[in-house]
Amino acid sequence: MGLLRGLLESVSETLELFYTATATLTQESTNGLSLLGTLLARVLPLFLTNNPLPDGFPWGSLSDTNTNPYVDYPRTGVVRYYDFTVSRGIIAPDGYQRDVLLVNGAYPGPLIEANWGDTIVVTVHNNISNPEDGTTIHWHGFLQRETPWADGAPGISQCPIPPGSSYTYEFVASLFGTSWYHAHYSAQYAGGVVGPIVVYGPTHAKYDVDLGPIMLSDWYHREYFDIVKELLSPNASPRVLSDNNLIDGKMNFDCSTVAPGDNTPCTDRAGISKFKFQTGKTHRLRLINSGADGVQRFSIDQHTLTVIAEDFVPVKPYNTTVVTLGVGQRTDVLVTANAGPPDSLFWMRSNLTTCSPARQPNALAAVYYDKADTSATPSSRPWDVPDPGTCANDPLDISEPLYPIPLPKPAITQTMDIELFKNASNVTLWKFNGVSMRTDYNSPVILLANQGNFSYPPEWNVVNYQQTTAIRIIINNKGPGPHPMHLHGHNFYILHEGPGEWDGTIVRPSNPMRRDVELVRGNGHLVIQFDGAPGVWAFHCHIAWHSSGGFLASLLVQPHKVQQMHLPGDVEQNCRAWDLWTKHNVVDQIDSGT
Ligand SMILES: *[C@@H]1O[C@H](CO)[C@@H](O)[C@H](O)[C@H]1NC(C)=O
Ligand SMILES: *[C@@H]1O[C@H](CO)[C@@H](O)[C@H](O)[C@H]1NC(C)=O
Ligand SMILES: *[C@@H]1O[C@H](CO)[C@@H](O)[C@H](O)[C@H]1NC(C)=O
Ligand SMILES: *[C@@H]1O[C@H](CO)[C@@H](O)[C@H](O)[C@H]1NC(C)=O
Ligand SMILES: *[C@@H]1O[C@H](CO)[C@@H](O)[C@H](O)[C@H]1NC(C)=O
Ligand SMILES: *[C@@H]1O[C@H](CO)[C@@H](O)[C@H](O)[C@H]1NC(C)=O
Ligand SMILES: [Cu+2]
Repeated sequence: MGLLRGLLESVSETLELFYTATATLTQESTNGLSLLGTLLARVLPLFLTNNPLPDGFPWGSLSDTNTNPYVDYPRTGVVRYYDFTVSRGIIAPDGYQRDVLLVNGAYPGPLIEANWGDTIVVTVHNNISNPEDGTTIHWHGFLQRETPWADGAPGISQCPIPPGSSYTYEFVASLFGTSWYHAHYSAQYAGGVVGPIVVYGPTHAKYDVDLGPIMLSDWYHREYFDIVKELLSPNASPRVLSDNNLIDGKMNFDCSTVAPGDNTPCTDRAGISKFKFQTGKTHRLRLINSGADGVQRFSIDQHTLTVIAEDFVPVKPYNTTVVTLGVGQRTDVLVTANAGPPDSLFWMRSNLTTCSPARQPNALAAVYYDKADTSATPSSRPWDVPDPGTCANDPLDISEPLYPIPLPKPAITQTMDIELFKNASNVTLWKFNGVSMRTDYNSPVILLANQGNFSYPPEWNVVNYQQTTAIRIIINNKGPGPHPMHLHGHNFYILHEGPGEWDGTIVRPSNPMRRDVELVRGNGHLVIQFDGAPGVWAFHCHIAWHSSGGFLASLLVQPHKVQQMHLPGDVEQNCRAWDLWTKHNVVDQIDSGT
C-alpha cells in the first residue's frame, strides 16, 4: 500500500515537473540567441514589403489556385542575403546541458524569409572547432531548378565546407510556404544545425495573425556523433531512444531520471514555449517536424485545426483535431481563438507516436489568449484521439492539392526495397534498392557528371535514369518501422500508401497529393512518381540514424543536361579547399556521410 502510494506520488510529481509554465532558466541558457517560442518572438507579416514590384502583392495576379508553381512563379529580381556561422556551443534546451552546434549562436537557427520568386543567398561560414569538422546545409523542399549544386548534399552536390572556410548558396524561392534548413553532413543536424524558412506567397485561406514557425523535434542528451558511433558498432541495437520532445526547442525535463554517475548539469522546469493568441482571431501556425527520428502528432486542446498546406503544397482546407508529421514534413494550419473568454489558456501538445522510441514522448507548450496571465499554467484537457498505431501519415484522400495536376503516364516503373542487414563486421546497416550507400566527400557526383563521367563505385548508389523523366517508384518496406521518404528537388505525386504490397490502386489520379516527404509504414508500401528535373537528387529516409546507416540513393536525372550545365567556379574551389584540409586532417567518416 505504502509502495503504491509512493509510486503514485512520484508519477504526479513527474507530471508537475512537465506541466508547469514557470521557467527556471533564461532563454539564452536554453536556446542561445533564438527567441522562438517566447512571447518576444516576432509575429510575421503577410509578405515582405521591400519589394519593387508594383501595386498590391509582390506576386501580382498569380495565385495559389490559378498558377502551376512548377512552371510559373514571379521573377521579382529581389535577392535576400543571409550570413550564417556554424559554431560549437553549450545550451540546455530542456534543462540538461549539452554540447551542440549552433547557427549564429541560436537553437533553432535564424528564420530565413523571402517572397515567392525572390532569390535567397546564404553564405555559410564553418566555424566548427575543438574538434574541427566539415559541414553542408540543405534547403529542404527547394526545387533548385538550374542550381542543383546549391542543394547541400555532401558527396552528391558538393564537397563539405572545410573548417575555417565559407561557401555561398544561391537559389530561387520558386515555391512558397513553410520549410526549414538543416546540415546534411553525417547526422550533424541532430546536434542543432536546423532553422525555419518562410516563403511568403498567395493564400486563398484568410487569417489575421501569422504566428510563424513551430518546430517539433525529438531531442537527445547524447551527442549525435556518439549516437552514430554506437549505432554503427558491431552487434548494436538499431533502436535509438530519444530523451525528450521539444516545441520550438523548449521543454521541461525530470532531472531525477538522469542515469546515476552522469554529472551533467541538469535543471528541472527549464521552461516551455509560450504563444499568444488574439481572442476571436484566426492564426496561421507553421508546423515543422525538424527531429532526427520521431513521428509527431500535434494538437491544441479544445481547438480545431484547419490544414491549408502540406510541405510546399497548398491544399483544399480541411478540419481535424490532430495532424501527423514525419521527419521533414510541414503542415500549415489555421486556428481560431474561439474556445473560451479572453483570459483563457490551453495546452499545445506534440506527442511522439508509439513507433518512435522515446523516454519522454510528450511535448507541451502554453497558448494564452489576450487577457490571460502568461505566467499561469494551463489545465485544459486533451482531445481524446488515440494514436491509431499505424505510424503512417493521415489518410491520403483527405488532402487534395489546391492547384490540380493530373498524374502523367510513367515512362519507367521501378521497385526499391528497404532492408536491414548485418555486414561482414556485424554492423547493422540499411540497404535501399539493394545497396547500403556510402558517399565520397571528395568526389561529388554532380562534378563528375558535369565532366561527363557517369561511372561510379556501387556504394555511391547512383541510379542513372538517362533521358527518362516520368519516373514511378514502388517502395517496399520489409521491416516493422516507418520511414519518412524524402526526395530532394521535387514534389512527388503520391499514388498510394498502405500495408503489404501495392494492389495497383491510385488515390485520386485526376489530382494526386504532392509532397516532398511521405511516410512509408512498417511492412508496407509507398508509390510515388515525379517529373524528373536535370540534376543529382538524394532520395532517402529522413531519419538521421537511418540515413547514416546507408539508407540513401542518388537519382541522376537527364545526365546529358547536367553535363552541359555551367557550374559556378565555387563548387570546384570548395572541393580544392576540402581536399587540402583532408590532406592534413583525418576525416572520421563513421557513417554513410549524409
Ligand atoms: C566561433 O566558435 C567559437 C567557439 O568554438 C566562438 O567562441 C566564436 O564566437 C565563433 N565565432 C563566430 C564568428 O561565431
Ligand atoms: C472548419 O471549422 C470551422 C469552425 O472551427 C468552420 O468555420 C469551417 O467552416 C470548417 N471548415 C471546413 C473546411 O470544414
Ligand atoms: C498526447 O499525450 C497526452 C498524454 O499522454 C494524451 O493525454 C493525449 O491524448 C495525446 N494526444 C494525442 C493527440 O495523441
Ligand atoms: C561494415 O560497416 C561499417 C560501418 O559502415 C564499416 O566501417 C565496415 O568497414 C563494414 N565492414 C565491412 C566488412 O564492409
Ligand atoms: C559476428 O557475430 C557473430 C554472432 O554474435 C559471431 O559469431 C561472429 O564471430 C561475429 N563476426 C565478426 C566478424 O565479428
Ligand atoms: C569516373 O569517376 C570515378 C570515381 O571518381 C573514377 O573511379 C573513374 O576512374 C572515373 N572515370 C573516368 C573515365 O575518368
Ligand atoms: Cu528510416
